[in-house]
Amino acid sequence: MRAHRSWAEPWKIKMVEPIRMTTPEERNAAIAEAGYNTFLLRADDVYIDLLTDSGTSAMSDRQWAALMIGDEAYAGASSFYRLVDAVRDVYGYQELVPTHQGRGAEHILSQILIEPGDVVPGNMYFTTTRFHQEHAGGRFVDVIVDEAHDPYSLHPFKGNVDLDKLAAVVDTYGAERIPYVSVETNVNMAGGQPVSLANLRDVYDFCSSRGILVMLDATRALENAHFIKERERGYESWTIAEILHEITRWSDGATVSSKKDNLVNIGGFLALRDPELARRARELLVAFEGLHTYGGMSGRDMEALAAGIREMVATDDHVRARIGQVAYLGDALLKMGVPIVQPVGGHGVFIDAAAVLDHLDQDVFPAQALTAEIYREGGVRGMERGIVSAGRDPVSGDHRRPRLELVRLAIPRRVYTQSHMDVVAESVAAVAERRHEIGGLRMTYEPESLRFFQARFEPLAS
Ligand code: P70
Repeated sequence: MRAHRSWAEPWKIKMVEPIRMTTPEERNAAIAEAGYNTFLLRADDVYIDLLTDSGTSAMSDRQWAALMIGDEAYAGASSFYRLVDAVRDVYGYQELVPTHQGRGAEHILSQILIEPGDVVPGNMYFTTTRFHQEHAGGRFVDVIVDEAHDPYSLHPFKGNVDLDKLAAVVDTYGAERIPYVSVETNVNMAGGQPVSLANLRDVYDFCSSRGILVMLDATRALENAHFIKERERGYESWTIAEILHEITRWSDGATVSSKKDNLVNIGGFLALRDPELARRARELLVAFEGLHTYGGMSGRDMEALAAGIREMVATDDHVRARIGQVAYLGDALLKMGVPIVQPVGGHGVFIDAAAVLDHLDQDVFPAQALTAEIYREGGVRGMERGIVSAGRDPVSGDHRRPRLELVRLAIPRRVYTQSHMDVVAESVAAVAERRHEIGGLRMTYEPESLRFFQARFEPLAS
C-alpha cells in the first residue's frame, strides 16, 4: 500500500444551492453599510461564506429523512429518547440536558456550579463560555500551554493545559474556590488546536484528587479525536469512535454546541455523569430553555441531531476528509506566502493579521480591517478573532490585548468544494500583496458585552 494515497469525501452531492458573486462596487457598499463588521453583512452579499462552521453544515439524506419522523410531543418525545441513546453510545455520558445551542448549556452549567468570587481555570477563553462564567460571578483564568499563544509553534497539542499553571491557580485561590476546570477540545481561539489524551488524563487525575470537577467543552471533540489518532503515540489503530469515548472518559460532564461536529443547523446539550447535578440543571432548564425533554429544540431537531451524532463516527473517513479540506486551504495559503497559525487546525484556517498588517497598531484593529478587505476582494466572509473579540476587562475597562490577532476562515462541513478553497486562497493572497495600502479602523459603536457581534467601525483617515 502506498503511504500517501489521495482521499476524497465519503459522499456525493444530491442537491445544490446557487451562490452569487457580487461586483466590487456592490461589496464596497455592503461592507460600509455593515460597519466593516462581517457579522452585519447580508448572506446574499457573500460569495463563499467562511464566517463560521457553526450551524452551516450540510445534513445528509438520512438526517433530512430523520426530520420527518421527529416526534413533536411537548413532553417525553421519542426523539428525545433517541437523542439520549445517541449521546450515551457515542459520548458515554448518562445524563442528558438538551439546550437550544451551546451557549444555553454554558449558561445552565455556569449557574449551577459557579458562586460569586469563584475562579474557573480553562485552556484559553471562548467568548460565550467566559461570558457565562463571568455572568455567574466567576472569573476565568487562562491555563493553556504558552505554545498556544505563538502562531508558529509546531507543538502537536497546542490545546493542552499547562499543569504548572493549573497548580499555581489552585495554590493561589484554594480548591474550594474552583468549582471546575473548563477544558475545551480542539481549542477554537487558538486556531482549532487539539488536547492530547495524556494531558486530559493528567488534568483529570490532578483535579479529581482535589475535589475539582472537569467539564469539557466537547463542541469539537470529534476533530480533536482525529488529531489524537494522527499525532499521539498508541492511538494510531484506534477508531475515531473509540478515541472519542476515551476523551470524554476523563471528565465529569460536557457542554456541546451541536452546530459543529454533530452536523446539524441548531441544537446543543449539557451532558453529566452525576444525576444530582443533572437534577439541578433540569430545574433551571425549564425556566431558561424549555421542558427537560426538549430544552429549546423541536422534535425534528433532536431526531436529526441523534442521526448526526451517530453519523459523525460511523466512518473515520468523514472527519479525515473534513480536516483534509481544512489542511488543503492551509497548504494553499502557505504556498502563497500568507502567514497562518500552524499546525493548521481542525475547523478553519487562521491568518496572522498582526504579521500581514505589521504596520498597524493593535488599537486600530488589524484583524477586523483584514477581514473586511478579504470580503471586499473576493466576497469571502471570515471573522475577526483578535482584540475586538477579546473585549474589555470587566474590572479595569481596558481592551484585553490577546497575543493572537487573527482572521478566521472557518469551513462549513460538507458544503464547499476544493475549487472554492482555491478561490479563497487566491483572494487572500491578492489582499496580502497589497497589504501596505490597508489602513486601520475606528470603532464607532461598541456594545457592552460580546462586542464583536454587533460593533461598527469606519476606516481611519489615511
Ligand atoms: C463559532 C461558533 C460557538 C461555540 C464554540 C465553542 C468552543 C461554545 C460555542 C457556543 C459561534 C460563535 C460564537 C461566539 C462568537 C462567534 C461565533 N462557536 N464553545 O463560530 O455555541 O454558538 O451553539 O451557542 O466554538 O466558533 P453556540
